[in-house]
Amino acid sequence: MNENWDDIKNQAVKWVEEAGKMLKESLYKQLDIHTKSNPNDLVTEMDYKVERLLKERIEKSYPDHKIMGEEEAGRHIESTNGVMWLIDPIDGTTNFIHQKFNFAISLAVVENGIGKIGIVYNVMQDEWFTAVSGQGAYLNERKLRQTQPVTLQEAVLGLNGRWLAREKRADEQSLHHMVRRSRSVRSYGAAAIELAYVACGRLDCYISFRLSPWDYAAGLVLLKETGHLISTFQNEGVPLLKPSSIAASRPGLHDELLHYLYDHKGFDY
Ligand code: 2AM
Ligand code: CA
Repeated sequence: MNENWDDIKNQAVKWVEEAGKMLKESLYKQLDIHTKSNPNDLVTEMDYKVERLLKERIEKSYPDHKIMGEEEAGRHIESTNGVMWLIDPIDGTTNFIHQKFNFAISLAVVENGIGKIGIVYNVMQDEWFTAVSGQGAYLNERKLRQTQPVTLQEAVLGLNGRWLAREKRADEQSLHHMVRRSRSVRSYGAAAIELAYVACGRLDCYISFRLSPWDYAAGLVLLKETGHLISTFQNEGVPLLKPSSIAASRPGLHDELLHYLYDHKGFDY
């Protein structure tokens, strides 16, 4: 296959822009809100509308491509062969409902499991984080710099505060040590935005115990293009067909984070 990823990215940006307008217009109307896996896992009719709009546009232009979306599309997909689009129609749905800012549309294109295009559109800030594999990553028109190593003591960590309250997948003491050793912690409530913030240097890492491929697929392309390290807590590549833990960071920080997140029982602190 010989796709022109740059052209596809430019076209995809137009579709996301259209979807973003729809979201802005919906903000002050009555929203139909439901819960999914738990009472804090929310979805609105706008999540479905945005996913359907993007799916329709993609299908019309690329009938051979696979599409996986958070809400409906691609439940049957079992392999990453060929070209696959991953859609998170609203990343940060809780922010969308409660705060009306800090939510994003995240769209990625991968070919045979390798990220080719990443787009994270922070709708209310009107910030476009985009990357095409091999061509660097951008925040609006500005090309993002390659990242440099950093130590935990100098690092601002991106982390959902909920994980500090109670976490059966990790030793919470270990998380507390990690946070205390760091310079500070930030939490924005939208994984795709937080991964984009790592890519552009606003955060030094982003950690989550459980995300789905549509939450991080676009972020992965941005992060790879800026020289960041990305893995599961077990230091494996993050999967594109099932949920996973994720640690994305500047070099110099990654191994230490993984010690606290996974390997901490053997860590001398
Ligand atoms: P979402 O808004 O698309 O659901 C919140 O810290 C971040 O975690 C958001 O990016 C949110 O994505 C993501 N997330 C993934 N799985 C979640 C779940 N089951 N419940 C709440 N947030 C989830
Ligand atoms: Ca979502």
